[in-house]
Amino acid sequence: MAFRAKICLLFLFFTSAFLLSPSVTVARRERNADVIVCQLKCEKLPGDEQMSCKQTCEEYHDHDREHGGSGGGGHGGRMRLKVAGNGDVGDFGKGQQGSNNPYVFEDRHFTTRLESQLGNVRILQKFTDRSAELFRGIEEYRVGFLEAEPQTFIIPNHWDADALLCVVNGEGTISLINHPKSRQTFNIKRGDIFRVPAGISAYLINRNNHQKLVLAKILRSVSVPGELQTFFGAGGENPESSFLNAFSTEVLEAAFDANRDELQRLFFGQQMQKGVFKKATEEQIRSLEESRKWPFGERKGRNGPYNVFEKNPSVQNENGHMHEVDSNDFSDLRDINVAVSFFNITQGSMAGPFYNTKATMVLLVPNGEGQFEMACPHLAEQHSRGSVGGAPSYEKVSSRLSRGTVVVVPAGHPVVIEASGGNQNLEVIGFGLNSHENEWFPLAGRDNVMSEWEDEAVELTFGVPARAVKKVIQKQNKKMFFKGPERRGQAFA
Ligand SMILES: *[C@@H]1O[C@H](CO)[C@@H](O)[C@H](O)[C@H]1NC(C)=O
Ligand SMILES: [Cu+2]
Repeated sequence: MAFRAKICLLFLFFTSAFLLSPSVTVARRERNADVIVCQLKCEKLPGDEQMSCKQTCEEYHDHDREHGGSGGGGHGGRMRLKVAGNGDVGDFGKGQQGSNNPYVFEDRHFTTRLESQLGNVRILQKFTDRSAELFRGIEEYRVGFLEAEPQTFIIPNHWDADALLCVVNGEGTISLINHPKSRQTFNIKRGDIFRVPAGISAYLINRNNHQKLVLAKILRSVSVPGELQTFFGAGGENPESSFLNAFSTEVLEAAFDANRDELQRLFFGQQMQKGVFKKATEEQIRSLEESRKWPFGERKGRNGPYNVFEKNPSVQNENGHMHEVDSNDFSDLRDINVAVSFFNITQGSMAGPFYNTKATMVLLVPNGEGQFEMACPHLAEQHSRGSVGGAPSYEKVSSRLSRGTVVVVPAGHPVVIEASGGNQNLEVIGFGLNSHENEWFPLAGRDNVMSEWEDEAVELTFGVPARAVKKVIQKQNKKMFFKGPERRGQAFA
């Protein structure tokens, strides 16, 4: 709650600061200068385009004037970015270095939903709280992590969201109550992805004696877009943490056909262990495990987990490899409309540049270090007011990557992921949101998009003979994974 309040306050603060700060006359003078700069740039265009370019400059900046430049709305279709809680993107310099850009999320952008010595559940802020405009297309999706200590049980609960779990570390057992009369139990291990549909009650156990169980989750809300609620019936922290507590005693007595003392003791009384996470004994774990009951005595139901490492790498060379799983491999991914890729990038090497055609990719870093660079037209639009007759430009968005970093790469945006030259590979899980019919295209190396261009198209585009172009774009013969600048003995520019 405090967190939300803070977000709101910060948001108000930044919005009002933005509204109040520039005096109107200064703003107008700046805009006149912008028009002139813009029109000068137009003169570099071919003669017959100059007129309309100059006119566009005027319209563009007129529009600015009418709207007082106070953000929030369109600029003839252009977007203004609002960033809550993290400053206005307009304040940042050229090149979104460091973590202060709207696409990168770190520890401080998570809220802890449940926490005890035995584990925790952390949920990333709503994407649209960071930027309502940039992330509207993924507003229903949320990202979360669950950690449970060895031999820990997580009590049954359900969410108002479809969930895709990915086991980042450790091993566990999950049970789903599919119907009142059907339960399914699955053992899950590192690399498994597993879907828990909205409203399906589930309980989970870390059945390992030594290792932490770590799950990354993609959740898609089915009730209020982007809002998540968890429902616990019993066994939580205190009486208030059961949804049954919200009902009147008379109703509960009637529903369970029991008296209030019995109900009181059972649902709201003192427990041996408080909280959502409970220490389980060896025997309890053995009898909760899948091997005891599957496939005996259980009804057919949902698919079990799918292990991303068991699918052959789709690209592989000494600089790295990737496993990709989509709804053709694992039909449970269809409803939630998510695909999963796992990048394993050799130290000092890099993946890309590439882009996704339809999916917005959420990158999570379970292990290793590195950095990413992305080309973003949105931020360029925000920062350069006098673009040439609407000609596009792209701003570099970059940040360090380390364990726990979350990065959003919108559809169509070219990106490079680079592993540091340490002694560890960089592992990256990519959840492709809105992945239906998504493909990715490499922009360099073997099979890059330019390699399909006809010679005439190459010549017209580059203005030099196709032969000369091919010499350059065919030089790199690896696909997707290349030696990075560090391994080539160059520093990143
Ligand atoms: C990443 O690749 C390296 C080299 O192929 C391998 O040793 C390592 O186990 C891989 N890591 C994961 C998490 O698969
Ligand atoms: Cu962008």
